[in-house]
Amino acid sequence: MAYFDNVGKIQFEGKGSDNPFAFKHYNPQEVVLGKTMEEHLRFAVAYWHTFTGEGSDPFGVGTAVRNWDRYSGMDLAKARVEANFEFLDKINVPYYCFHDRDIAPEGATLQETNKNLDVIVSMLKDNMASSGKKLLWNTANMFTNPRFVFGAATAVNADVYAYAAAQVKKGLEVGKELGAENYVFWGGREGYETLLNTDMALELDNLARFFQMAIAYAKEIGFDAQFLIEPKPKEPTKHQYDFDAATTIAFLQKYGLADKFKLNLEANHATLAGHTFEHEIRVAAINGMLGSLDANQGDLLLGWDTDEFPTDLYSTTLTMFEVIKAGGIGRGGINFDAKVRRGSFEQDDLFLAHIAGMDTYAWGLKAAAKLIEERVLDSIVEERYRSFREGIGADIVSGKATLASLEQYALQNNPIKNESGRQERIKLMINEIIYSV
Ligand code: XUL
Ligand code: CO
Repeated sequence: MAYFDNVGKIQFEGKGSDNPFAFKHYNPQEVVLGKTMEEHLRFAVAYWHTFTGEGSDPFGVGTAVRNWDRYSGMDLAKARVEANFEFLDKINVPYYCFHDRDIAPEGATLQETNKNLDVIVSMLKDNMASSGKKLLWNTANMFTNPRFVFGAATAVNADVYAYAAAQVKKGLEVGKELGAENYVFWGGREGYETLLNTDMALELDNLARFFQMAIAYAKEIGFDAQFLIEPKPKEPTKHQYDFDAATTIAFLQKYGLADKFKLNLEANHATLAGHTFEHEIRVAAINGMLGSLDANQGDLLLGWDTDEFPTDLYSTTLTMFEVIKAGGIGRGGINFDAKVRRGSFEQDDLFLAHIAGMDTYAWGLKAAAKLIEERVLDSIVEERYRSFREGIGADIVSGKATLASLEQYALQNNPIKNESGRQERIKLMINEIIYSV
């Protein structure tokens, strides 16, 4: 059964093309800094936004018109699997990602739910074998069902905690079965609404225990995926424990988990935390914890997670600059955790939105490569910190300096001279590079 009959395989046609169903920048086999674009970007489609989401918002029901709408229950779940592989093939994306509940409906009991999952997982496995498409990561949805009203691994109720553990155990088995490269933990409702009824210390200790159990079980079954935590500061809870990269890293360090996890960073989560995406990537990278990216963008005029497709060239350029400087995305990838707008309800919009995101990232990659090849920012930064390479600065960096030796230096070093950071000039240089590639 074909769900996207009217769309063929999306090809690279280059900058001159006026075909909306073609790539103008994403040329998978084009080599940039020694690697193909496909290898740099490792794109993934988010199953939940593309196949499960229906375009509802708090004020209205779904608007999406989909060829699989006529099905329900397990038939709908199976139709979505077929649609997923047809879409991955036509859009030329190598990976996909899902939550357990995106791919199969919950049953009346955990046993029934797992049975539904097994049916779909075996169908996914067959389709992966015949198509060569791969699973970037899977995760557990421990936030939609009402049982998770007070969280999952930070729940106030041990029965809920046990249920969540069972769900993650199954998720790890599914990840192993499908050869997932990563396993993601996003703390859906791991946070709190008010401290007045919350034992923060116990909740965080329990969360760490939960992660320890997951690590132990993955080891036991020989599932060697990279474990990722996805920070988000708020929504759905008022305060999410994995607030941002720095908070999550501090949590992992406190509980001795820092060498077991990396981070799955999301652009819109960064902006909700009051950071840029590149800030979050830099914080992860300098701590050796850059794992994977959820590519999207927020709306700076709105205070919630709008999950728009990334179309901001400035942001994708700086994102890819950080990724390349960090040595690449490794086993991670660039997952479009993005949904078409409620008003973009036609099926064609799924293609047009992914093309927009992929072209924007490919363009950003080319611009970032040029920034790196021409050492634009490197030479500015090197020059700016040159005082730390000689004299008193070299003493500070080598650890030779003391407060007394610095005082002696400061007493005779008058006046101090600073130099301009030239921020505006640098931004114009980046604009010029973006428009030249
Ligand atoms: C929610 C979000 C999730 C995670 C996976 O904001 O980003 O979809 O990416 O659970
Ligand atoms: Co995400």
